[in-house]
Amino acid sequence: MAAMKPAHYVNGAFTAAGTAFPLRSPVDGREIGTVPEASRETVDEAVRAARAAVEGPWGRTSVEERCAYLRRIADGIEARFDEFVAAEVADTGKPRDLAATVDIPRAIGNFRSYADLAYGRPERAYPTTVPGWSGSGRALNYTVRRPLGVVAVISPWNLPLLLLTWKVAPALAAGNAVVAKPSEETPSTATLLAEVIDAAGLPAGAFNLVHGHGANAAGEHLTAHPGVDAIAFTGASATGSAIMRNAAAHVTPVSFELGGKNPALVFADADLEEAVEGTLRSSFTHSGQICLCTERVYVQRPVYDAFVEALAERARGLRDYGPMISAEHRDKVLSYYRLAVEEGATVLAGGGVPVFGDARDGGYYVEPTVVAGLPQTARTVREEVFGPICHVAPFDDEDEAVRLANDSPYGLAATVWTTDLSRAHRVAPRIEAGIVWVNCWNLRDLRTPFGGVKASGIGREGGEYSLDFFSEPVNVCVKI
Ligand code: NAD
Ligand code: 6OD
Repeated sequence: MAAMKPAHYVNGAFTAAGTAFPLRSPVDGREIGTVPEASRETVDEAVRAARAAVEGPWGRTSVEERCAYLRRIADGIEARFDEFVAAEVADTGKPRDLAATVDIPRAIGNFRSYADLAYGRPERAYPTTVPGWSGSGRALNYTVRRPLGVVAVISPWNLPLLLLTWKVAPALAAGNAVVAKPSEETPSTATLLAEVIDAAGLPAGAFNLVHGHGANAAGEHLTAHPGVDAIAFTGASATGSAIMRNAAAHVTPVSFELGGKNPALVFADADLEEAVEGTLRSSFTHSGQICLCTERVYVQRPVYDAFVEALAERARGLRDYGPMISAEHRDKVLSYYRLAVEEGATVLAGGGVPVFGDARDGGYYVEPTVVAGLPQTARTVREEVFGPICHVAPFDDEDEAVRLANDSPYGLAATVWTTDLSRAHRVAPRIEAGIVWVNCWNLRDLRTPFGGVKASGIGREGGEYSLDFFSEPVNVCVKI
């Protein structure tokens, strides 16, 4: 593959302004390209271009026109599907199959589904009667939604295009201009997206892209910028706090999708085979680098031994998995593998670094790992690792299962494995999480609310929830 050359896209033009930093392949550590770091001036230029777009041709587009643009963008990604897949694989090291069946199709789906949703969205009207009024004594209240203006979108490296477009599509559909900053680790598909948007003919400044790091760099320049009207961020909870501190200065609204320490509850009445396979998938897909991945597994005592043995055996058998995103992240994950042992865990699978005997030995791989035997208070059980590790523990009854699931600073997603339908409906709403999957995991319908409680986020995105965040209701009252 040719060297990756990510570029900023500001006011309808590509530029590689700024000091370049290297982009490394997580598969073997090789340098595969360079990325320009956006300066404060470049970020400022992008925000000004976005403002001009909102006040100019982009601000005058109808929802029908914007939805047509969104469909053109979806078609444009589809037309360059293989290029997008290759770029996502190069940046992240994830298995090609994952990028080709999840990341890129979902990015296309994000644009198409928000085109459908925004186009078909009804507005509300309230016929009002005011007794004692002169004249008709009636009025018509109706509510329209106007865009917020300039929206900053900051995204992480794990599902780079999926998570970027998850926010860009509804923000544009609602009529905002966007300044996006993808993760410094994964700039390539964002650059391809800018090319597709350019070819789709959106007015200059409607979509802008700046590359660079977060703290004290492009990300912070953007989220602290007084010209930004809203911030949609996906990433770590600690970063969310830092962004919120800056946002507070201008009372800028935020939508945050943050970290998780997601529990799985396996009841004794579960289909055990399905629960084992499901937990294998929920813990180890993309090597655990999905915010929805399970890191805490609670199993009802009668099936505990059988479940744990089967899960550990299958984890040991996993072969086709990708690396951690960076050497730094690999070191963090390995530090948790060591911490688990220091805290007294029994390692049932993995726990180390695989040896492949090829170029991948220079990459950032860690073994899929299952540990057990830790108390609820252990750091391994409380802190998000964001790697392929889960801790398994037993429980006795439903109340204890719910208590253990909720005993966490996070509250993003949970899975419940049971064949008892009444139990499923009883347990699911008691779990402190934004999303509860029963006998499945990561089954997505893009119209549903997505987000977390506690340290896992602020607000909900998805379907009308995103369109609500990216717009402001204005009530108009007309006296009849
Ligand atoms: P991160 O928070 O380090 O970085 C995310 C983005 O924020 C990057 O673009 C980064 O450059 C930028 N950033 C970092 N510091 C910043 C600052 N001070 N100001 C402005 N921008 C800043 O997260 P990551 O390591 O890229 O991703 C992993 C984390 O993201 C995990 O905690 C994971 O759970 C979370 N995540 C959550 C969801 C969700 O939907 N809830 C989805 C994916 C990832
Ligand atoms: O599926 C989605 O819409 C979504 N936001 C997934 C987030 C995954 C976290 O890594």
